[in-house]
Amino acid sequence: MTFINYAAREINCKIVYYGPGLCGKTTNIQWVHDKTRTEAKGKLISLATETDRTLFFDFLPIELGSIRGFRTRFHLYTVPGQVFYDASRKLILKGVDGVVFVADSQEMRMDANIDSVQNLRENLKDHGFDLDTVPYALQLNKRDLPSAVSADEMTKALRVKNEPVFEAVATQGRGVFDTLKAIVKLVLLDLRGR
Ligand SMILES: Nc1nc2c(ncn2[C@@H]2O[C@H](COP(=O)(O)OP(=O)(O)OP(=O)(O)O)[C@@H](O)[C@H]2O)c(=O)[nH]1
Ligand SMILES: [Mg+2]
Repeated sequence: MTFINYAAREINCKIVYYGPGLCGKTTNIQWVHDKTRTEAKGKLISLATETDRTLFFDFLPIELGSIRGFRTRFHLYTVPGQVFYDASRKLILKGVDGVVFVADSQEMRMDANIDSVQNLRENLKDHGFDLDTVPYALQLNKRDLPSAVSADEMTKALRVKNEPVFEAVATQGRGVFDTLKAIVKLVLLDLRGR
């Protein structure tokens, strides 16, 4: 639910990073936080367990310049990937403008990736959104690991429409900003079309 404040000439959009446990969602937005200049970012808020698993969400507001005189602000959220936090995942999708699906490239996580896309579809539906129409990007993360499934195979198994696909190594920042730029572009296009 994009929030356009005409008086303040501001556009606020919500982007959610979704995906199975430990796929690298938090690492993505940590990288964005680390590489964004101070004036353009707010505080990174993380609610994590003792072992650094996301407990409820991570939140990072960033500013990405202006469009026709409107300042654009993107609120990046991650969901907790662990299966039993489904209620939180659902809640965090409320009012979403765009979704980045972060897939874990390791062979042993392919089933978890597939389950998580299905879970995303269901949770979006509960908010009245359709995965087939929501602005969406697919990131194949952990490309550095030896057990990584080929990008082609992953794309075949996980792609839901003609969404852009990015290979990434979030720990090294590879693919992180390409993914973010793509989802921002899709969200803004969607906004224009409304
Ligand atoms: N080798 C490798 N490790 C990665 C990569 N991205 C993230 N990791 C590691 O994977 C682990 C989990 O990363 P997180 O970003 O916490 O994963 P998450 O998706 O937020 O996990 P939950 O919050 O539990 O859902 C951490 O140890 C990261 O350093 C990557 O591209 N390559
Ligand atoms: Mg996390």
